Amino acid sequence: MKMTGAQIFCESLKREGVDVIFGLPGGAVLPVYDALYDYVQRQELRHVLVRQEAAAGHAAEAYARVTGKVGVCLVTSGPACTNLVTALADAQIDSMPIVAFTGQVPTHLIGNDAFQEADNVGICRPCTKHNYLVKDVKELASIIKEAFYVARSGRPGPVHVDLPKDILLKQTEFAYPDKVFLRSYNPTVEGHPGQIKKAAQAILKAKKPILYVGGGVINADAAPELRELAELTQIPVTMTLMGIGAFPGDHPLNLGMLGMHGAWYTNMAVISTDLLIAVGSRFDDRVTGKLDAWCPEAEVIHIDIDPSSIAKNFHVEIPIVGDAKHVVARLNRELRQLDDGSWKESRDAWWQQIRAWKAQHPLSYEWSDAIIKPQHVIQEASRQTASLDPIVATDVGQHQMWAGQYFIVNKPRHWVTSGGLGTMGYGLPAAMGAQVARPDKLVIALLGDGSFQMNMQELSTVVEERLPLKIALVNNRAHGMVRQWQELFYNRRFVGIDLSVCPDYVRLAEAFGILGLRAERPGEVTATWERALAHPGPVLIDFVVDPEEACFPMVPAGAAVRDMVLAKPMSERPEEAKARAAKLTGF
Ligand SMILES: Cc1ncc(C[n+]2csc(CCOP(=O)(O)OP(=O)(O)O)c2C)c(N)n1
Repeated sequence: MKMTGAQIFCESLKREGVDVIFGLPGGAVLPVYDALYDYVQRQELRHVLVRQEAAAGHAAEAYARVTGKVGVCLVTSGPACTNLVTALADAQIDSMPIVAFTGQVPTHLIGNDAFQEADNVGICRPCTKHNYLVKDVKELASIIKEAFYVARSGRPGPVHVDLPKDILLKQTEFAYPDKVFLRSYNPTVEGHPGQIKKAAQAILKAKKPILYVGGGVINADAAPELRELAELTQIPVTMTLMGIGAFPGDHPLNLGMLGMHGAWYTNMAVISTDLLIAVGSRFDDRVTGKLDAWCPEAEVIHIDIDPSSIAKNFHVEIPIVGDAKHVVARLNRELRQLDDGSWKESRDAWWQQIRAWKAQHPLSYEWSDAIIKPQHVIQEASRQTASLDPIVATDVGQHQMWAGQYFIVNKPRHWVTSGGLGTMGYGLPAAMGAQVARPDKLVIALLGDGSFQMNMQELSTVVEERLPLKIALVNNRAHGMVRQWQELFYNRRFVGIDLSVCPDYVRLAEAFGILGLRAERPGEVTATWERALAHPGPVLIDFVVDPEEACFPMVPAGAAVRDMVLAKPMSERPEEAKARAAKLTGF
C-alpha cells in the first residue's frame, strides 16, 4: 500500500511497539503531526506535549530506563534540535536507548541557510550512537527499523533520525523489514567461555573480592544473575550512581554507592580489594579518583558489552566482552562446578574487616532540631514509601548524592538519574517519563532548587498529562554542590551560587494548578511527606533545608580515594584551606 513518509513514520513506530512519543511540533515536522492526528484519534499512539525539547529527550530516556523499551522523541528542525542535544548527550553517556526524530528543511534547501535550518546530523553526530539523514522516502522504513535496532542492541544509546519535510510528503509502497543487516555492527553477546572460566577461578581464589556494578547490569536485565553471583560467593556489592537498584538496597551484601560520595567503608573496601569484578561499569573518574592510587593490589575482571569501554581507563587482567546477563549466568554455572568451598574462611575475615570499617565511620550526618537537614528529607521519603518500591528520579547536585546515599532502592529500573553528563534540569522531565511509562507506580522526584528552575515549565506537562508525581524540592537557596566546592576548595569565595531570589514555590505550584506544600522545621518533615503521599494528584513540596550542609564523605576531584574527607574542617583559616586543597588535589 502506498503511504506518505509521514504515514510510514507512524506505521513503523507501531511496528516497533511504540506506544508513546514525547514531542513538540514545528513547521518542518508538521507532516508527521498531521499523520499522527489519526493515530492519536484512534488511540494507537500517544503524544505527550512537553514545553521544551530537552524535556522530550529526558522523558524518553526515563521511559527507556524504567521499561527497558526504546524511548521515542519527536521535535522540529533547527532550534528544536539544538534544544534536544543535551538530552542526546545525556543518553549517550548513560547508555539510554532512545530514538530521536527531528524535522529538517526540504532536501533542496539543506545547506542554504533556510529558515530554521541547522546541520542536525553534524550537531548530533558526536553525541549519538548513530545518526541518519533520510534522503529518499523509500529508505525511511528500513532506517527506522535500523535506528531502533542500533539504539537497543550492544551498548544501548541514542539514535537520531533527521526527517526532511519533502521526504515526509512523498509517497512510496510501505513494507516494514523483518530483519536488520548491518555489516560492520555486530555486538558480541556471548562472553568468551575461556575467559569466563578464568574469571571463575580468580573469584574462587580471591581473599578480598568486591563487585563493582554499573548501569550496564540494569540495561542487560542482569540483576537476578548478579544477585545469584553475589550470594553464591558472599562477595560484597558496590554500585555506581547508575548502578543503583541493580542489587537490593537492603540486602546484607550491599555496601551501597562507591566513588566521590560513596561511604567511607565502601570506598575502603573497594581500594583494599584483591579482585575487582566490574560488571557493566565504566571506571568513571567520579568512581576512581586518582587512577594510580585506586585499587593498587587488585586483579581486575571487567564484563562489558562495549569492547571500547574495557581497559579504557584502568588495567584489566580478565576482559570479558558480552551481555552481562549472559556472561554472569555462565559465570555462575562455572562457579557451581568449580566451587570446593575453600574461599569461605577468607571471606569471613574480609567481612569482619568491612564491618569494622562500617562501625568506625558509618554513613551519617549531624542532626539539628532547628533546621531541616536535607538527608532527613530523603531518609523520611525512603522510610515512608519502603513497602511501595517507588521509582525515584533525581536532578543533579548535592541532593542527588544524598539520594544515592540515603534512599533505599531495592529493584532495578526504579532509580532514574543523570550520572555521566550530570545534567541539571533532568529530574522533572525524567520523572514525567517514568510516570508515563509506569502509571501504576508511585514516582518521586527529588530535585534541587537550582536544577528545578532549569525545567520548571514542565509542571504544565505534569498537569496536562495528570501525572501524580510527588515532587520534592531540596531547597537550600543555592547551587549547593558548587557552593560546597567553593567552600572547601576555593576559600569560601562564593560567586554564582546564590538562589535566594526565587519564586514562592508553593504559589508557583498553585499557579500551575497543583498542590503546593512547604516544610520549614525538622518536626514538619514527616507530616508533610505523609500529606503529599496521601494526595491523589501531583504535589510540589518546598523543603527549606540547611543551606550550609555539605555532602560527605567526599573524595576531592582528582584526589586519591584514600584521601576522602569525612566532614567539614572545623575552623580553618583561608591559607590552611588552600594548602589542604592543594595537597589533596595536586593543583
Ligand atoms: C546544565 C548544568 N549546568 C551546570 C552544572 C554544574 N552544576 C553541578 S551541581 C550544580 C548545582 C546544583 O544545584 P541544585 O540543583 O540547587 O542542587 P543542590 O546541589 O543544591 O542539591 C551545578 C550548577 C550542571 N551539572 N548542569
